[in-house]
Amino acid sequence: MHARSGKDSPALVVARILLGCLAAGAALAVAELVRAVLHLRVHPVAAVGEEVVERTPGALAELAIDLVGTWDKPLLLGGIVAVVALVGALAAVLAARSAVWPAVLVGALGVLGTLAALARPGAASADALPVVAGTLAWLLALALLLSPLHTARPSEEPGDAAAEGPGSGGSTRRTVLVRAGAVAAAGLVAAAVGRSVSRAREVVEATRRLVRLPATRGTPPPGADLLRDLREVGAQPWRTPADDFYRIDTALVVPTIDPEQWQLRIHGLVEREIVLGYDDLATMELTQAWITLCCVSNPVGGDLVGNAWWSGVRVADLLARAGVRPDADAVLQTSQDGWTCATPLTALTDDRNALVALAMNGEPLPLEHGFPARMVVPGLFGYVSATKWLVDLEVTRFAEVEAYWTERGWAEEGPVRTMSRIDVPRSGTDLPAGPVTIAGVAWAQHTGIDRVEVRLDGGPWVAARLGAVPTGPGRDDTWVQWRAEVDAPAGDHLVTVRATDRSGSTQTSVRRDVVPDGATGWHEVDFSTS
Ligand SMILES: Nc1nc2c(c(=O)[nH]1)N[C@H]1C(S)=C(S)[C@@H](COP(=O)(O)O)O[C@H]1N2
Ligand SMILES: [Mo]
Repeated sequence: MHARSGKDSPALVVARILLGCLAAGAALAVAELVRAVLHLRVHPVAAVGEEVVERTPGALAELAIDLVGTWDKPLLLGGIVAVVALVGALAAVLAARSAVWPAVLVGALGVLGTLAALARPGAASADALPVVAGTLAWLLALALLLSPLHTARPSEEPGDAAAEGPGSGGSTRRTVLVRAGAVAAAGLVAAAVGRSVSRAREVVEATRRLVRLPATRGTPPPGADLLRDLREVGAQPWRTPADDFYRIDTALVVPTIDPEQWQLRIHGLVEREIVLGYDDLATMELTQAWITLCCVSNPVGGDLVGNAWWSGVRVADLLARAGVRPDADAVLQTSQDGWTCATPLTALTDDRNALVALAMNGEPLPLEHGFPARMVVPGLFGYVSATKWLVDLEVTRFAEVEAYWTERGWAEEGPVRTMSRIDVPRSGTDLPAGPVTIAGVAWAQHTGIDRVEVRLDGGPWVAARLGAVPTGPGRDDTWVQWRAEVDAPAGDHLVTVRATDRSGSTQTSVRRDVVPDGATGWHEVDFSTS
């Protein structure tokens, strides 16, 4: 740590105040950028404002509204920004005494902002990220802007016109100005990018709300929702609502695509290349089906799996229009943001419901799940089949192509693995001794689940009761809910599940990690009874 005189000239104090405000402004810009990119609802400044409103005694609030009328909100938000600037200025001035001051002041404001953001109704832990990023950016900017002042000897203060020349106050002043320019530019860029990301999102959200598709919401087969009574204790609904559907992709910013501009190109080893617009697909015959989608990165017992009613156009029909050449064995899918995956041609041309989906649970795809169009292929992991924001299908040969995840060591073929999961009871639960309900889901898309068994404390396997699945083609493409009852005397217990699919194969007990082609092993949950 540098020894600091603590006695700044008036000019230097003014410089510190300006630099402190600049760092605070950059912090707000970074916070807003992070909020926009992650599409978080909670604005940190607004969250603090709402906290202030909630904590202001009613009489005082009325008095304030009497005084300022409808200016109350802009004044409140402006006041918060002013406080942020003030703290920034103070931190920069006090930094002359000790580097602890900026950390304490900025850190304290960061903690307050975080608490306010997390206190908003429906806030998730991610809503703390903008404040955290803003706080870090703030401290970084302060260090960058003030360090030239601290390394210069007191006689070489930038305000000291007598000392010019190499390594003197003149060069310190230049360094400070250059850095201030850089911080200001970075702040402006962050603010501009944040704004344009928000704007693009708003525009496409508005367009999406106007889209009308002949898609239905789908009705779960009678008896599929076997675990309704267990929702409170951890069971999932048979249909996964879009908001709760797991999301996996490499997109830092969700692509915002105007369906009017969107095109799907089908080319490669085909008789004739075709290009389709959104309306072309929306007016074709829609195929609708229940399909469970899961991720290769889902660990045993994990929740990267969901079941929805998808509406779209059969890929087989589109490929037939283009006319696939006989030497092809793969289709390379590309998204608007450049992500790729290669899918076995047979999975797209056999009788399964491989879809270019436009709707999920009866609504146009949510932006996060691929609006305006995505692929869904029953029986394959998402990383080899489920391209969101789809723009290109190239009929090709596996020998010719590499795709995003296969280049990174994941298997070329990605058939889903037969899997079962215990949702009830939750691990670590304490229950009354006696009969205990064990329940969960099992899936083996496009093969189907034949039976699910549970065992308590390594005892004999007991068959679970299975919920219904759809009938007809596609009956094997969804997960199935199951439940069983075991008798658990007082003590600690371990319950294990395993599924057998309709091809007759039972899940192996061998525990394997998700790389390169999906986890294996039995899911186990511990609980106690008393
Ligand atoms: N464009 C794009 N599509 C993608 C991905 C991606 O990173 N980018 N990830 C895939 C993976 S690994 C999975 S598991 C599924 C997840 O789909 P979901 O987010 O709608 O659940 O999308 C697939 N489609
Ligand atoms: Mo995935």
